[in-house]
Amino acid sequence: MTTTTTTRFVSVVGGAFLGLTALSASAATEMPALPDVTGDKVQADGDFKIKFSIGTTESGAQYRGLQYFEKIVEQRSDGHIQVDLFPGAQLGDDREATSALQAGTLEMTMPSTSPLVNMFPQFAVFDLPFLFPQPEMADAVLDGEIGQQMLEDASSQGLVAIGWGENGYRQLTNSQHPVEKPEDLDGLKIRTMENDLHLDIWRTLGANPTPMSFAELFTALEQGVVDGQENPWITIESSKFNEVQDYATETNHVYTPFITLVSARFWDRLPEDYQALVRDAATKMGDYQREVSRTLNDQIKQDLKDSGMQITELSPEQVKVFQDTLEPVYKDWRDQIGGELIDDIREQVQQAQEQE
Ligand code: EAX
Repeated sequence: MTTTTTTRFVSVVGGAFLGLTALSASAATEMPALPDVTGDKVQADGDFKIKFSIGTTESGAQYRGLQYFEKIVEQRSDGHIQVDLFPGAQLGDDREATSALQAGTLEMTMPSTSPLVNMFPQFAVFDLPFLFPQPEMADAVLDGEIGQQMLEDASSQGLVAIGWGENGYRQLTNSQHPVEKPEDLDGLKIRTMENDLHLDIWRTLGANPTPMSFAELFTALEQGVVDGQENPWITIESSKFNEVQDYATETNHVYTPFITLVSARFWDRLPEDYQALVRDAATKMGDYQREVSRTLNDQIKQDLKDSGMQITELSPEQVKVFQDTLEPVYKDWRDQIGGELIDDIREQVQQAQEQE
């Protein structure tokens, strides 16, 4: 080895160490390799372009799912459908992207259901606190009759809804102090999604909630416009909220699904065989996203701790205090969401629990 190579070697290794330190401070978690594409090639007339926009950044499980979708659609259409991915709300937040689909200026997006409740009131059922004790119970509802019916209902107003994905269980973060019980929230300014049920949850817990789009959230936290927010671990990490929030509490208070939407204007131009391909790819993307998000959840929580975030894990008794405090929210929203739908879901969840 010559001196030059040695020096270069040392500096590369030194650089790698520096890189590692920077990595752990910003808590990045490595994504699994993308699965291989299975299924035959699909032939149909025409060439198509799909611009696919999401709110979360490219280091999250949602984006990993989109990359899988892109791979499936491009390979199986033999390049006749091109997919371009736009993460990080660069083409607009959940609501803006959904409007762009209606206008026909964007082909696909995958928002949380919560900001769309004004358009599809039944989605509010997913905003009820502590509805799904296990993620598999959410799957059973979303992949069963109720979820199918919701996709059909949401295939209106210029949209076609073709599948579900996972944002996940939401956790509370804040910049002020550890939160172990509702009283600790007294006066804390918490950003919520633009959703009245979420506002009700945080008011009932004693916080001071403000609805805000996801695209504005990092800056609002950084500048202290709000003290805290709530999102799944994976979204907290991929959006680097831990860099501006020292405290987190594992509340698991709401399970948020993502819904895969296509612009009806685009969909109607797509040959049927390509529609079937896109639907199939959306289902595979959703399943894969759930898998990635669940596999990485504990690792991400650990990475966030390692990056310096103080995470409070609640005992079952402490969780129960939050649940009991929030029970009135069910009563307030029952009529608006539909008592039958809530009972149906609670019944399915109970059955699933009994089978465990
Ligand atoms: O795209 O607004 C939010 O907090 C959601 O997690 C958002 O849907 C991420």
